[in-house]
Amino acid sequence: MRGKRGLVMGIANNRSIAWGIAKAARDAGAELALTYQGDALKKRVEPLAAELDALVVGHCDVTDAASMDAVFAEVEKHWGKLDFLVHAIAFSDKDELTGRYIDTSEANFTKSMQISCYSLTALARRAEPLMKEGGSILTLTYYGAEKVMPHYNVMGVAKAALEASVKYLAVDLGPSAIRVNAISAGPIKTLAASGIGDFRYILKWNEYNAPLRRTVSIEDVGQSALYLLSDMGKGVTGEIHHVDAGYHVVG
Ligand code: 0WD
Repeated sequence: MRGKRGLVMGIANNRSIAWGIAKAARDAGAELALTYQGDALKKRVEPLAAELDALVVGHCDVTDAASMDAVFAEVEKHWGKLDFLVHAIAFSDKDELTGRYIDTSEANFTKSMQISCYSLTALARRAEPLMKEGGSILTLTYYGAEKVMPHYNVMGVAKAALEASVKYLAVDLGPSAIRVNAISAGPIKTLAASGIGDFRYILKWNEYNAPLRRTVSIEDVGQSALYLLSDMGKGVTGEIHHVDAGYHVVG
């Protein structure tokens, strides 16, 4: 990863999957830029950025086009180019991550789709002109896109649309040597996951049933992300790569 410069979006704290990916990329020699969402997370992200000698390119809320524009303008100002982008962003009202999917409100459906799905496309469009020598875009998805998982509800629908977006973006950006892939991670106890009903049960279920008889860590995801972000994965695009201790072959 030496000589590569990447923007990592979606670090909330040191348990975030994006943090596992950022650390792995930095350890392999990449230079990083991070964003944070709002002042509350600024205080958490700044010391983490310092640990990785990363630039902090500011606040970014993916529901605010101006804040996305500002982040890419900062990246252009500092680096003039971008080699990779990590999108580890999702949101749903946690009151709707329990009970029946059928009860999803229109407002939360729209917001979940905007933040968890459309934002990848909005960010890829801004990254494209900076990825002059090609690049790699990586997002995070979950098995609830493929199979119905208890309580995942609207997030499952948003992740299914996200996975389809990965494929459409891969086709659009392929001629510019920009690759677009997703890691479908097994359940990991993070801030976002704590909003999902019965999450501890889901963790245990995966531990007992996954072929590797364990859950995955943010370090596991980080190592696999390295392959997709670096030239080791340069023949891979439009791929949904499971990093879930094998759960998807039995679940
Ligand atoms: O089990 C898990 N934790 C899995 C997570 C399994 C498989 C996939 N994933 C996905 C998530 O759906 C998400 O896409 O991985 C991605 C990263 O999630 P995470 O690491 O589990 O969660 P977390 O550390 O909470 O980071 C997600 C962050 C937000 O954190 P909070 O908890 O404050 O909502 O997404 C960011 C925010 O930093 N985020 C936004 N960023 C910009 N604009 C926005 C927004 N509007 N909303 C949320």
